[in-house]
Amino acid sequence: MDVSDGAPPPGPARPEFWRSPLRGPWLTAVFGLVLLFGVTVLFVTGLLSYAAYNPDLAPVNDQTPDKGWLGFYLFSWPTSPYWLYRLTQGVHVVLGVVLVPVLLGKLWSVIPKLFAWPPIRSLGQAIERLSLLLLVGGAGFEFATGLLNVQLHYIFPGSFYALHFYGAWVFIGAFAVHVSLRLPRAIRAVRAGHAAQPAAGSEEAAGLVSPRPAQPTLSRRGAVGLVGLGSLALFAVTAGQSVGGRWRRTALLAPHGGRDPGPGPNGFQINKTAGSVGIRASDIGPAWRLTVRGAGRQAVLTREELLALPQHEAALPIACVEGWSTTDQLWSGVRLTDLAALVGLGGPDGDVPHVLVESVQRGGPFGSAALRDNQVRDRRALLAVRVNGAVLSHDHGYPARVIVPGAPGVLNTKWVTRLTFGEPA
Ligand SMILES: Nc1nc2c(c(=O)[nH]1)N[C@H]1C(S)=C(S)[C@@H](COP(=O)(O)O)O[C@H]1N2
Ligand SMILES: [Mo]
Repeated sequence: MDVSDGAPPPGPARPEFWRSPLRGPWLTAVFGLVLLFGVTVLFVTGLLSYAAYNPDLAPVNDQTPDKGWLGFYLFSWPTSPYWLYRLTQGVHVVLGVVLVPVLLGKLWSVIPKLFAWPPIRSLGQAIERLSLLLLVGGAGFEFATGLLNVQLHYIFPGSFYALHFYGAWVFIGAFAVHVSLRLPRAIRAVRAGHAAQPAAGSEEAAGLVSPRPAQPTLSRRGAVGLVGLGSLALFAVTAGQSVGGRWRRTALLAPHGGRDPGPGPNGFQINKTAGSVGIRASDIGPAWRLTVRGAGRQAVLTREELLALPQHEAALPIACVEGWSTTDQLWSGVRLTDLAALVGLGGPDGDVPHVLVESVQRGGPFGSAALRDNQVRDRRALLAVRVNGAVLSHDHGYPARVIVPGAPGVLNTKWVTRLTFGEPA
């Protein structure tokens, strides 16, 4: 085979190999602009999700060692509005799922460029292709790790955070470069309209237009409509898990769709059951104690002593990183500030420090979590012993579990046995 004259070898490297009449700047630009909006929202809600974990209260919460300056934006996650994480993470996960057909459509629309001949024409073009590798690879990686985590229920315990977080920064860097290079052309293409197909090989065709187009079986607008229908269908079978309540039944694609939490006051979504994380009856039976530590003091309470403390109510949802959430449940239990007061912390105008919450659970990444001072101070932050008027079920964290307004579900530790105020590490 002689390629010395620069002619591409037979196959996909030849422009005439690609025959769809749909491919062209308009189609690519429409998908691209949807992704520009969507990926921006995904990135922002993703960063928020990370901030919501209190990752600087290392090492219990932070699963991302050496995040270094990538954590520059971290701030203290507020407790109001109490549905904040339910909203940001619901948007993050539902949008991530809904954008999959758009991403596939976009990749399909530019696939001839993957085989562009010669593969490397100049240094500038080589750098651009490398950035595209990061762009496409980064997108694939972020969507794949996100979907796997949501669908297969934390298949990367711990390391998911690190993978998805670093991946996001690589991806968004390549994305920013790509947008700055292509946005003007994309806007021109959309302005020109769906019917304006530039001549194959022309500058404006950008290597996307087939020089030998087949007969169309679908219009370009029809192709966009089809992808839109795909997104809509995905929305219809996932959004219900973020809305919760009776809408949950519509979430056919939700990971726990088949698992029925049963009826009654405890009949709402369960993440990990007591059995699945090895909680033994003896750990949460009559021998169970709550130890409260801080300021060099310690108090040990039986369940009866905990129930004898002032009980307060708060209507709060559980909102998981996986994108599902419950509607508001009515929790009741002891305020975290009242527990801090047991060891002499807080009081009318004293400072309440952060707290390390530990469960009876052995091993696994979710058996403990640190809460920030603003979360401890919130009057709705409880060590709950009851929900919707009934004693907590074993699967919802009996005998006591944390519930904090606005926070990710993973900070709402179940089967709590120890609270250490002021020492997160
Ligand atoms: N000890 C312990 N607490 C835990 C977990 C866990 O695995 N172990 N899972 C957390 C996560 S990720 C979520 S979303 C909530 C779910 O609470 P629920 O099962 O009562 O709905 O519990 C949190 N508390
Ligand atoms: Mo969760």
